[in-house]
Amino acid sequence: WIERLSVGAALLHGWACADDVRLLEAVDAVAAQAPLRAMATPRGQSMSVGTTSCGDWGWVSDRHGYRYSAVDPETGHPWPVMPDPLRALAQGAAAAAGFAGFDPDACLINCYLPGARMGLHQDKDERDFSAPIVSVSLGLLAEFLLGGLRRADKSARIALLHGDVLVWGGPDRLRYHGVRPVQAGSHPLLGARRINLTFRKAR
Ligand code: MD3
Ligand code: FE
Repeated sequence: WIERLSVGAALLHGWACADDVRLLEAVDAVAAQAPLRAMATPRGQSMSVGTTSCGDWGWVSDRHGYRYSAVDPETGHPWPVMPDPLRALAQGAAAAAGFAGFDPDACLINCYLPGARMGLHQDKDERDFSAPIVSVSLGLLAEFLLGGLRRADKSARIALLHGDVLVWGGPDRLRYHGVRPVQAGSHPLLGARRINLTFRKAR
C-alpha cells in the first residue's frame, strides 16, 4: 500500500518485491562493469557503504568533494547504461506517488553489509531540486532516519524492508536523512546485505 509520509514524500510498501530477482540481476550486471567500492569522503574518511552507479551520471566522492561524474574514476569508462527494469521501476513508482514524467539520469547503488551506516545528510549535489528522488530497498532491514530541513531538527525512524520504495520531492526534497547501522541477519535472496538504489535527476 502507499503511505503518504508528508506532502512530498510517500512510502510504497513492498512495491519492488515482485521484481526483486530481475532488479538484483540488473544490479549484479552493473557491479560487474563498475565494481562497488568504498568512496573516500572529502575529510579523508572511508565510507562504510560500497557504492557504484549506472546511467549518464554517477555520484562520486573524493578529497575534492562530492559531485556527479560521467565516468567511473576507477576505470575511466562511462558508467554502465541504466538497465531497463531499473528505469521502469523508478518511473512507475514516481508516477504512483504523484511525480509523473520522472526521467532519472543517474542511479546510485549503495551496498550495506552489517554495521554499515549513512550519517545524516542532504542530497543537494543535483542541479535541479524540482525532480524527486526514488529509493528502492532490497535485502536486510534498515532503520531510516528522516529529519527536517535543518540538521538539528528531530528525526523520525522509519523501517525500510525488502521491496519498499520511497519517493521524495517537492517541499521534502532537501530534508536531512540517514541510515542507522544495519544489523546482522540473512535475507533469503540477498544474504547478509542491504542494497539501496536511488534514482535521481542529476543534470
Ligand atoms: C529523504 N541513501 O544514497 S534512501 C543516499 O538507504 C541515501 O541508502 C539512503 O540517502 C539509503 O543519498 C536513503 C532514501 C532517501 C533518499 C533521498 C532522500 C531519502 C531521502 C532525499 C531527501 C529526503
Ligand atoms: Fe541521501
